[in-house]
Amino acid sequence: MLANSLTNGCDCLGEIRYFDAVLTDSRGEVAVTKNAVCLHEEDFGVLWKHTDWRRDQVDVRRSRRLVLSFFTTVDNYEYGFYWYFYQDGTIQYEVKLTGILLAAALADQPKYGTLVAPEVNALNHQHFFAMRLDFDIDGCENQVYEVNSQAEPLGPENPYGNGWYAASTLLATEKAAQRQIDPLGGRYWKVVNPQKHNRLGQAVGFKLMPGDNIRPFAHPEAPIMQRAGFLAQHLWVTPYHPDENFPAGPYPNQHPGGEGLPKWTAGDRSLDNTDIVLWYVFGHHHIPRPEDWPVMPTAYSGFTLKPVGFFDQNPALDVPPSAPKSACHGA
Ligand SMILES: [Cu+2]
Repeated sequence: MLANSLTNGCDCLGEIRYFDAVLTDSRGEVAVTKNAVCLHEEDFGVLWKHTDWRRDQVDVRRSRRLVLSFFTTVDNYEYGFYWYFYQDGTIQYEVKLTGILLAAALADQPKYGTLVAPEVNALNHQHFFAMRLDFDIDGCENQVYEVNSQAEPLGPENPYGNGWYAASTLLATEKAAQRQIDPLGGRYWKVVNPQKHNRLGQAVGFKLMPGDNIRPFAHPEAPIMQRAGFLAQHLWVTPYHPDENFPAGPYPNQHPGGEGLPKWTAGDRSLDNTDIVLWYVFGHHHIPRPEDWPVMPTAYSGFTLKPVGFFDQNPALDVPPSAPKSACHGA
C-alpha cells in the first residue's frame, strides 16, 4: 500500500513496461496504484571477455540485466526493492535505501547518533529485511548445504601451506539450519536437487551469497528481539507450509513475542529432500553521516543467487557481440 506510482517519476530508463498494483485498503475497498511496478532492461558493463594475445583477437560481450522494481515511501524513508536478472543466470536482490533520516534536536555532541546539521542529531539505527525464498530447483524436493572454505593443515598433504578446499555440510533439520554469515570463511548456502544432475553428474543447484549484512545490536532481552525473533539468525530454513508466510507471524504488531520463525522451527522438522523454504535476513547498519542530510544518497543492501552446476557451462555463450560504433582498436 505504500508503493509509489511511477507515472510521473523518472525511476526507470529506456524500454519500460509498467504494471498497476491492485490491492485492498484498510476499509476493504479496492485501491489501484497506477504504474507501481517497473520492468526494464539496462546495460551492466562487461559480461565476459578474453584477449588472445597470440592471435591478436578480442572477444567481449556486454551484459544486459532485466530489472523488476518498485519503490515505497515509509514515512520519512524510501525503500526501493529491486530484482535483477542477468544473462549468466545470476539473480540479484537489492534494497535501495534513501529519503530523510529520522532526526531529533540536540545542543551537544550526541553519543547515539551523529550531528548532521547544527543542533540536528540523526540517530544510529539498523534496517532489517527478511526474504522468504520458496525454492524449487528443477522440482519440489530440494536440500540445503552450507559451504565453508577451509585451509588444509600444514603437512605432507600440504607442504607449501597453500592448499584449501570447500567443505559442504547438509543442513538436515530446522535447528541445524539456523545460521549466521561468516565472510572470512567465504560462507554461502547452496540449494540443490539431488534427483537432477548436470552433464558432470553434479546435483543442479543455486547458491545464496550474502552481501552487506550485520548482527542486531539490540540485546536478546530487548522487546524488538522478542517481537522480531527472526532477527536472531541470518539464515532459517523451513519445510513449505501454506500458513507460514511472514517471519514474525501474520500479526507482527499484535503479539508479545516468539511468533513466526522461532515458533515454527521449535519442532525441528526435517529438511532433507523436501519442499523447502529458505529465509534470508539481512541488515543495513546505519551510522549517519553529514552527507546523508538533508536527503540521503542511496545506500544498497541485498544478496545474490548464482547457479552452481545448474547449467552445463557458461549459459551466456550465445550472447551476440555488440555492433562497434567505430573500429574497436585504436579508434
Ligand atoms: Cu538508515
